[in-house]
Amino acid sequence: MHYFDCGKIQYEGPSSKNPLAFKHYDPSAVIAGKTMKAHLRFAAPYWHVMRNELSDPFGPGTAQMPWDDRSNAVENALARIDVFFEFLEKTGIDFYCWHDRDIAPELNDLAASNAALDAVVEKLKAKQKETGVQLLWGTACLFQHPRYAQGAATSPDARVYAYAAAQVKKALECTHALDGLGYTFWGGREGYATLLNTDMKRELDHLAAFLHMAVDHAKKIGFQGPFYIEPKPREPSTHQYDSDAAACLNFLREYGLMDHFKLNIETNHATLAGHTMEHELTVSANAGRLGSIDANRGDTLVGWDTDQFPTDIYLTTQVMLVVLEMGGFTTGGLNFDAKRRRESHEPIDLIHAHIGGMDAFARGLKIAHAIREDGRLGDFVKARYSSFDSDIGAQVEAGEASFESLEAYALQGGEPALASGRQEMLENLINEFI
Ligand code: XLS
Ligand code: NI
Ligand code: NI
Repeated sequence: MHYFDCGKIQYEGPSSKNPLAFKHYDPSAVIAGKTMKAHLRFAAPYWHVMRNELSDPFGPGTAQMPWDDRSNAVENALARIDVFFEFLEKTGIDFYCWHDRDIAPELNDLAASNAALDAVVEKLKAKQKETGVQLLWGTACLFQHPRYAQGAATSPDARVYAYAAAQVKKALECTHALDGLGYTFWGGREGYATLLNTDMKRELDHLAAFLHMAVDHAKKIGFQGPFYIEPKPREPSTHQYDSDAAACLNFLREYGLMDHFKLNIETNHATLAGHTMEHELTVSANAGRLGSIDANRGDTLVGWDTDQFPTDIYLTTQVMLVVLEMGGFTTGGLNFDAKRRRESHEPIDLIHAHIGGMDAFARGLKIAHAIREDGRLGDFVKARYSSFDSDIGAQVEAGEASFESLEAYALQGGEPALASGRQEMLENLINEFI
């Protein structure tokens, strides 16, 4: 049975008018010594592709899923896998990500849910082997079930905390069984709505203990990681503990977890935090902790996580500038944590959506590479800081300056003549390439 009304999507080049073709993503084309495929490492999220029914707070799902009987049966979960792999094969996406509860149903008790997961993982393993598809990361869904309404690893209830730990233990083991390259923690309910009922310090201590136990368990089973933390400032909680990249890095440092974690940065979470995506990526990369990307975009008119497909070439260019600057992904990749609009309810819309994201990132890659090759942008930034290359500036950077030596310098140097930041000129320069 085939559900996507198309063949394998081919690269046809920029002049093609075929909506079911890549205009820019040419997987085998080499840029800066690496194929586009190797640079971009596209991944598809099981939750959006297979499980998102496209409901909104005002109405039920619209997505046509003729393969899905909407039951909680393991057979239904197994049947979805074939459809997902048809989707991966047709789009040419080589990686995927899941939550435990997307791939397998949550049943009456933990043991039954674990058994369902085992059955699904066995089939995923066979499919991976058959196709060469890899698991970019796994994660446990600790936000949907009502037991997690007040948090999972930050729940005030130790019984809920234990349940969450058991779920992560199993999800980690399943990730490892599938040779997953990473494991993600997105703290969906790790936050609070009011401090009137919240002991924030105690909750954060519990969260850190939880993550340390995850590190220990990974060691025990031989999972090499990395672990990712995915920052998001709000939604569903009013105040999320992992609010942005800087807050996550601070938390990891404070609790001695830095060596085991990298960050998974999502575009729409960055903008909800009041940052740009390139800000969040740069903060992470500066700390040597940029691991992976959830590639989507928000809507400037809407204040929640709209998870739209990334189609903005400026955005993908900025993302790829940071990725190229850090020397590319290692274990991470570009996971389209994005869903179709409720109006785009046909299976083929999934293909259109991913083609758009892949082409936008292919262009971003080409443009970012051209900007780097051209060198004017990099040279400008280097020149802007050149007063720190010698003399008093070099002494500052070498830790050899003091307030006395700087005062002596300022007294004899007179009023500094500041050079222009040339923002508009640089914006024009970027537009030369877009
Ligand atoms: C939700 C998050 C979620 C994580 C995985 O906003 O983006 O989908 O990526 O739990
Ligand atoms: Ni995400
Ligand atoms: Ni998100």
